Amino acid sequence: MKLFSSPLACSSAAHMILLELGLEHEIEFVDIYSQPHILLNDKTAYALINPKNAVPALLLDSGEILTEIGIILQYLADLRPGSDLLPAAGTLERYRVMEWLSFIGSDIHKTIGPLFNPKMPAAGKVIMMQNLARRLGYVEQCLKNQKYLTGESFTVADAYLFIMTGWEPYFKFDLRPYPNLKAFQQRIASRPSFLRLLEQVQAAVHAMPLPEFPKQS
Ligand SMILES: N[C@@H](CCC(=O)N[C@@H](CS)C(=O)NCC(=O)O)C(=O)O
Repeated sequence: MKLFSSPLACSSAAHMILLELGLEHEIEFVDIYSQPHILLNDKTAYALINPKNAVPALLLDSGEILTEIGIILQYLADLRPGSDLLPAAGTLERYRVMEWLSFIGSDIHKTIGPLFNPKMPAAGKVIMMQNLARRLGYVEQCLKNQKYLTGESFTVADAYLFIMTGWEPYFKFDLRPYPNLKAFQQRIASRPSFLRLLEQVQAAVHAMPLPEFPKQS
């Protein structure tokens, strides 16, 4: 299996889950800040691998490509049935994790992404930041009495949210208004899988010009 990932992007959640589960894999870094997006190693156009031109993409041993982070996370966890990272298919607990994956994907991820777009007008960014604050406010409430999104156990949905909101040191993403979310971030940041991921992405991070995150008022 090979994961096409960009070091500070949502695809890092899949990278983290590969490490959590100890699944055999390769990582191929994609520079999504260059136009067109290219493989960091040999400058191949990434669209030749994933015509959607977004990370992640997972190259399966069969040669097929699987895309969409919420699906890849479930695919990986299902390779190790019974792990704490994802409840069994068909159970309400599984739908709870899927409910979070969908909310993070459509309401949080897709509010954060455009903030990095230098062509997005300032007024649009203000609206996006307000939407983001409202949605993170909801997350903050949910984390009031529990460690993770669905309770006391870390799941693939936590990895996804963690990556989406966890790059404070790089993007100066201000989590001060969300103390429960900040505590959640700190809890996950000490997981061995994330520490290993950080080691593995360092070189790639330095090889890419990172975008600015807008200042929060
Ligand atoms: N629908 C895709 C979206 C993935 C996505 O937005 N990836 C971002 C990085 S977090 C990306 O590759 N952006 C580059 C681009 O869209 O040009 C998914 O859920 O996996």
